[in-house]
Amino acid sequence: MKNSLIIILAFLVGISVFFLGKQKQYHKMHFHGQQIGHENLKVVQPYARVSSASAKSGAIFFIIENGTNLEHKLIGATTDVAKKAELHTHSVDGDGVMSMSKINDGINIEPKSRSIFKRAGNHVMIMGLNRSLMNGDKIHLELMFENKVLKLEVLVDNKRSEKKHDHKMTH
Ligand SMILES: [Cu+2]
Repeated sequence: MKNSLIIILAFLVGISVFFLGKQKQYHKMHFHGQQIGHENLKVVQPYARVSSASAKSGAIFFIIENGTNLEHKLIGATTDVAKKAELHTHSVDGDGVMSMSKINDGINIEPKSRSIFKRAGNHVMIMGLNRSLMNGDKIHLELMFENKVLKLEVLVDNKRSEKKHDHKMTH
């Protein structure tokens, strides 16, 4: 009697170990987007652009990496150098004309994925600049997520985009 109980118990433990292993595999196979190697929500490679020193607005670009197992939603931004900071995106209409529009309902970043804010795509628009911004200037930016605020320092880097352009044009 005692022996058969032990056998049954061992069998049950074996079964659950087997299924736990399967479940882990299943989760691994069903990650969306690119897998991130850390377990935080973070912002990398930020930079800002202004069209000239007298510009009244500018744009900020970066990559949000969501290494957590939760979805995070970016809902807004604030900065020390402008009256307003808005989430913007670009869209192309039927005639191929690109225009910029404000995102009002936030941007979802899925678990274990990254979201790239780039030129001609999503960006943070800073409007009503309270001083002129030059290459190398530092901007304080706060990105507001539903459950979290991330503070970052952003360098004005107008050359970064030019470089990209140059690269395309090299022979
Ligand atoms: Cu914009």
